[in-house]
Amino acid sequence: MNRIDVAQHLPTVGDGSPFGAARQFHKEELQLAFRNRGMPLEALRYPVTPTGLHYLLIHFDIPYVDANTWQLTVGGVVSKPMTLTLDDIRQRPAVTLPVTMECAGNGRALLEPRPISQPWMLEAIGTAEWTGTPLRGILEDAGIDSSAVEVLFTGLDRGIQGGEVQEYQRSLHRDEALRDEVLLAYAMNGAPLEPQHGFPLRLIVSGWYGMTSVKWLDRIEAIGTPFHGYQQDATYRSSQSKEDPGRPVTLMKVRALMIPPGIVDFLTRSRVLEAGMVTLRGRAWAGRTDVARVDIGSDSGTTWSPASIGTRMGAHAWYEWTFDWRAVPGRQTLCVRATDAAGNVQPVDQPWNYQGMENNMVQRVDVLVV
Ligand SMILES: Nc1nc2c(c(=O)[nH]1)N[C@H]1C(S)=C(S)[C@@H](COP(=O)(O)O)O[C@H]1N2
Ligand SMILES: [Mo]
Repeated sequence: MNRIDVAQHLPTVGDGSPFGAARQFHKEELQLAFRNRGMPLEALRYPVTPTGLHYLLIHFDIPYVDANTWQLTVGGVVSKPMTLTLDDIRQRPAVTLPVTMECAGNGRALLEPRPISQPWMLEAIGTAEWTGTPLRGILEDAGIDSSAVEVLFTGLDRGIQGGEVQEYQRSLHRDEALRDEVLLAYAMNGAPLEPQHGFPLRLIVSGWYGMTSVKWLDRIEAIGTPFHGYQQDATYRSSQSKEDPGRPVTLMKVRALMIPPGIVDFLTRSRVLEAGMVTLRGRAWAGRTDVARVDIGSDSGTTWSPASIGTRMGAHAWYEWTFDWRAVPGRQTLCVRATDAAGNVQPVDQPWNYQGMENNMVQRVDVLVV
């Protein structure tokens, strides 16, 4: 079973168009949202996101893995193919890295029209301390051939997407795969990976959007020609139409998020706070460049004032930022906007793209000051 006539055998969502009507969400989107939880934005308070608050994105089903029989194979164009048990991997040199990871679809549900997929608002984000062994050492021990142009990672999960039966697979260019910080991780925040985060072993590629960090690894292959699988060529692209191949989504764009201040109204999630000085705080990150500045705007983006940028836990983790704000009575919209070291600024209005990828529009938080 490699192809399925989707139109004939599987149900459609809504009227079958790839976009959701302006405000109405479909139950299929709700179903995805329950499976793929987001990080509640108040958890931006923690430099390392507690595991149970880190976001999740799982395309298919979480595979059940028995660690006693699980093995990783390393092959393809290598001189010494290897089969490794979890113990073999744990005995290799270990590194712990705090890494900020964001789903490439973060912000998708804020687009109009809205591509029907996992309907993220802004919460597809988290930072964890990942422990594992550098991939580079394994590729070198396997004798990666000079003819290898990419390294292909295959997970144990299978499913159907875009009418195609598939394993979850993504590749990385050879130079990216050999970077020092790329890990094969078996622990998250000091504990073995939980099933939903890729137990027993996953890839962690810092700086890139999350789709690159393949979970539930089954095999790693050095390949002599570029990989053209579904998760590489058909999705995770910034394009303008179904026909437009666009360009692949790679490193995370610059973004800042704020902890919504004050107290929350249960149903609308709007905020209420008292007049006076309020310290706004949040986190900011950018793929592989630095965050150069974070600004707060209090009236939908015409005037901006700089926030102070604090510390981060390492070169692959988000920065903390704070801003002392004088809250005066009335309704306001607070905006936060980050700029990276290359001068890229978050857009106030989101440029639209067909799959709803790499959106980094400024966050707006409606508050009522009393
Ligand atoms: N095997 C496999 N790996 C995967 C996925 C998946 O569905 N299957 N989802 C990817 C996507 S799109 C993201 S954003 C991250 C999310 O990792 P997390 O759930 O641990 O936060 O895992 C990536 N790795
Ligand atoms: Mo993702």
